[in-house]
Amino acid sequence: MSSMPTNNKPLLNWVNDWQTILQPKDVHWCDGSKEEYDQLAQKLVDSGTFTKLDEAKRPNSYLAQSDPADVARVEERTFICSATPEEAGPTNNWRDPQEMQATMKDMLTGSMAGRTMYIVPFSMGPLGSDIAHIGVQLTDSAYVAASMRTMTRMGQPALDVLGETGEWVPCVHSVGAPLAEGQQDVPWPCNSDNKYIVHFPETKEIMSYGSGYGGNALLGKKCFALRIASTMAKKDGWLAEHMLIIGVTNPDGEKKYVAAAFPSACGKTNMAMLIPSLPGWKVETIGDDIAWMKFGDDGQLYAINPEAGFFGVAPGTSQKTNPNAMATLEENCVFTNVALTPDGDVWWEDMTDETPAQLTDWRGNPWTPEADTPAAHPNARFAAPAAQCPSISSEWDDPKGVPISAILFGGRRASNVPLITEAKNWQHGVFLGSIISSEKTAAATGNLGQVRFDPFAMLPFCGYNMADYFQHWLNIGEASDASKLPKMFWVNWFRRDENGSFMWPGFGENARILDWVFDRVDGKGNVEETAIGNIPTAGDINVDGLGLEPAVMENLLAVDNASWKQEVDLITEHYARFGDALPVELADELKKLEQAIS
Ligand code: TSX
Ligand code: MN
Repeated sequence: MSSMPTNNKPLLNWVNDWQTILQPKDVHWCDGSKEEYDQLAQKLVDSGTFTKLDEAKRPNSYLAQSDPADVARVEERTFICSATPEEAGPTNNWRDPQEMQATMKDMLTGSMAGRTMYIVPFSMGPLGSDIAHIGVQLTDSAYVAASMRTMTRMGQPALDVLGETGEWVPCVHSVGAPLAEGQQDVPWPCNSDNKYIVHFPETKEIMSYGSGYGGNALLGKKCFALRIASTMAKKDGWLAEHMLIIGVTNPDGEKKYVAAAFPSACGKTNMAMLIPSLPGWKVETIGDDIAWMKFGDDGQLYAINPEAGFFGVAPGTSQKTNPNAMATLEENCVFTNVALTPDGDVWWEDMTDETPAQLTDWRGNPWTPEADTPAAHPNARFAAPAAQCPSISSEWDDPKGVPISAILFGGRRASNVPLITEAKNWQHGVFLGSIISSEKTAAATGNLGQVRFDPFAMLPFCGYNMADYFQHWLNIGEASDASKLPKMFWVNWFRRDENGSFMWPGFGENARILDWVFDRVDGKGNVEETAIGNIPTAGDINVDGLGLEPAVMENLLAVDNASWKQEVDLITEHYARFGDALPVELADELKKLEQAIS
């Protein structure tokens, strides 16, 4: 016992019990050291999972190539095992917890045969923070163990925080590919036709089988920090959200913190690392994906980024779209399913203006620009330490967190949704968060494309009934001093003109919107009340030097009541899914909107 890295008896018992079930060949307690990381990486190079990148071009970095059948999160194989189906709600896959416990125990029995079981203790959030929580993941994937060191505070320090009596979220992960005696391993072991990503909210347990990829396998992220944490947050009066966090400083040196929820493919990581176009403004990164927010003694909401790294989509990331990300990726990174250049570096679509003449694609095949498949998988990822981001805030590791002044909700909409709308109050803000959506096809004005609602950008990540989640947000407003709560806004960088062109330049120019948000939080600026909320009056957004025609700005902010009739129909349909569980406050907000546009 004395040789164990922890004296936490319940943890040691839990590890023991699972070791008996999983039957690994070896066991390794992760300490989180650099030496350990280097050994894991070397093992992955030896097994063919990793290719070491050129040390001069991309120091201490690796390319991982996954099995082509294991490239993304598997939502249809993701389960919420609450006591009743009502608790999971209409947007989650529910399974009976007892039945699923039995199924998983069956699947996991002997599943680590011939492999090493890594015991990965980790803190989600700064070590020892009141807002942070500890998890321990058992995994038979060295790729996962190595990635957890980048993405979380992993190893002995997390065990030290846990102490003898601390509680942890138990996470069990197996790639589901046991090895018989003498059986040759494959570079990316997984179980392509048998995947289970399972959550037990009552016991806060996570079990994952069959996949080694991203959110399926790095259980601290989507499984813990969103699905399980959202259920913990509901119970204990806090918020676990799919939000970036930034610090924004104006030319007078005043600093405010902003959180923002955007569905996928809206540029959340780009926003988190934004370089303002406006002179004198500064944006600092605190997080790019997840925010945990708890109330301080002063009644304000304080946010931490529970992660320690960025696990971002590589394609589309470039010196133009996100120079801070490109600098973050210079060293100490793992790239999964990107393309390899002949000189041992990485490449992905839209990384450079010119496409290299010769590449090895993500599947390991020779590739030229004439190919009709992309060189990098569209969901190819980088895992990079947050601390190396040039725009990282000094507060990103502060256990107190940062006080949030504003929350932005976003979406990718060609029409209808203005560049920025301010919520009238908290309840109205919850309504806006509940109706955020993205649109697939470029639509001409007055013609909606395929609109997909992704309330609070949490649709795949809420560990309980989304209608109860809306109620939780409403309850937070009811229980709080309104003057201390963040102000809420709805933004849309993606509105198009009648020719289908984006009207707003976006990227660094979004600082102009942060400028207006800053003013509104300070009780300054001017609004025009519309059916959907408060929009800036003409001239209230600083467009100096942009060369935007006044008519374009007018279109960007327009609320067309006629086309909002169609939108109300879509929202009505979206809300119908939740039946009687939908909070009456939101039904009321929709009714008010319907009246305002008719
Ligand atoms: O990330 C984006 N942001 C947020 C940046 C801080 N993207 C990329 C989205 C895909 C992940 C954007 N795309 C943004 C944006 O604000 N805006 C747009 C739309 C757009 C695209 C290209 C141009 C302009 C707008 N190009 C030119 O005007 C030259
Ligand atoms: Mn995300």
